[in-house]
Amino acid sequence: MAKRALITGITGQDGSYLAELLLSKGYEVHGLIRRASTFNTSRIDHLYVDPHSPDARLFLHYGDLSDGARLVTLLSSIDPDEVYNLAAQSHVRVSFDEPEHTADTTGTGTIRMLEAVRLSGVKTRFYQASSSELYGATLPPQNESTPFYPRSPYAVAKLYGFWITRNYREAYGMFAVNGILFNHESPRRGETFVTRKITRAVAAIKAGKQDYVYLGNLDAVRDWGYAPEYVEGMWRMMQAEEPDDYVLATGVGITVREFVEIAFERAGLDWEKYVRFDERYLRPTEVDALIGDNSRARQKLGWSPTIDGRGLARLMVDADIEALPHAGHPWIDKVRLESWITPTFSNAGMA
Ligand code: NAP
Ligand code: G4F
Repeated sequence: MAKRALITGITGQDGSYLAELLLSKGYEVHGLIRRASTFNTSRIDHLYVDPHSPDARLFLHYGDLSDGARLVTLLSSIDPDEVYNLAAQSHVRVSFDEPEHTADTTGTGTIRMLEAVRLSGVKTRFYQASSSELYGATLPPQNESTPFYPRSPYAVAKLYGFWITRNYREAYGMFAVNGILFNHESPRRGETFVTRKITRAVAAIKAGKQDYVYLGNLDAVRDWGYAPEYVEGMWRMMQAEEPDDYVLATGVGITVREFVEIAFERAGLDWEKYVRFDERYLRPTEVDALIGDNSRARQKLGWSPTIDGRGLARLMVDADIEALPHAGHPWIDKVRLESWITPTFSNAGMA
């Protein structure tokens, strides 16, 4: 019998790669999608097979992490062997603008999923998408024993998700695991995360379609890895004999500035001519440095990443240069979109 998996957040970067991986392993894959007025399935369109066809192994279901009753119904009817809870409001800076919404989806959404598993009575393994943002102000290198010090509404919501997942493991004997994933990127990365924002800008500047890119803090250090390798790590956590929590990271940290330099250099451009500062991209509390120690995942799961931040910068620039001619106007509109939206977390004028 083929295994059955449910993925929340299947339309996101990780959800799309995980769906591909599980389908390639013979799983029947179910995905939760939000109803939107426009299609939001562009990352998984290539996996589409008409659900009327006997070959169909990917099925999508409307739902939202804010709707607990719907999640119970879905869990009962799908009866999965594995649940991957990837859905979240996942943007750190946006979480300062929308703290309550972020708490509701990224934090409370996790307990809704766990309760849906418990109340539906299905016997499933459960993966929670935890984050290196939990470490926040704690100095690197960070591993599974490092104390947490979250620095944003997003990270605080993920802290709740982490502990409630561990609590359900201990209280109810659930096979529930936390993947504490450091930043991971790809050509499918959302356009307003810094790596993709930079690599898309490099492609557009090279093609003469954009003059500058506006960025915030270039001094932050991140341990960037390659998303397809990280979803493979998620799957390995779910195949382990015992449930546990694991860090996935490359162990290599570079600054945003170095990522910028490598990305522009890849296209033969001098970054200092094109990069400008805009304070709207700063955060009220920044996470200065994240560099992970992946020893446990290496030893217990046999997981080892091969691409670090430097390799990613080149890979993503190449992909965006390749994609640009096919992108048309929406490419430029999306580049500008982020700067139409004014962050409202500033406390200027407050006593
Ligand atoms: P992403 O591209 O932003 O995808 C987020 C997904 O969640 C999308 O499918 C989105 O749907 C869905 N979603 C958002 N709110 C929802 C709601 N209320 N109900 C149902 N679905 C909802 O994120 P990602 O980079 O793939 O990351 C996957 C998960 O890992 C997230 O939980 C993220 O916080 C966590 N994480 C990511 C990283 C990283 O570096 N990528 C590192 C550590 C942890 P739409 O497509 O409709 O917006
Ligand atoms: O790409 P970022 O927005 O990612 P961030 O904040 O590290 O969060 C990502 O990784 C987390 C794992 O550690 C995930 F949990 C989370 O869901 C998300 O996927 O920003 C990276 C760094 C920050 O220090 C930021 O201040 O880049 C800096 N930065 C500088 N200029 C910018 C910009 N970030 C963005 N998004 N846009 C800028 O213009």
